[in-house]
Amino acid sequence: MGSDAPRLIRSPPLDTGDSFAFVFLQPGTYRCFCSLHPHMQGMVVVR
Ligand SMILES: [Cu+2]
Repeated sequence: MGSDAPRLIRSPPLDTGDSFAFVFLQPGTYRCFCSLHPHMQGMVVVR
């Protein structure tokens, strides 16, 4: 896998209105999902 290989980033459980910040240093496409509801998925594109 190249620069799009998954990297492990894990936030603490977030409640409504909570936020979590992470600074991406490497360009790439990062998939994310909710570990409580795995059907909740998203993607972060870093250019
Ligand atoms: Cu969820």
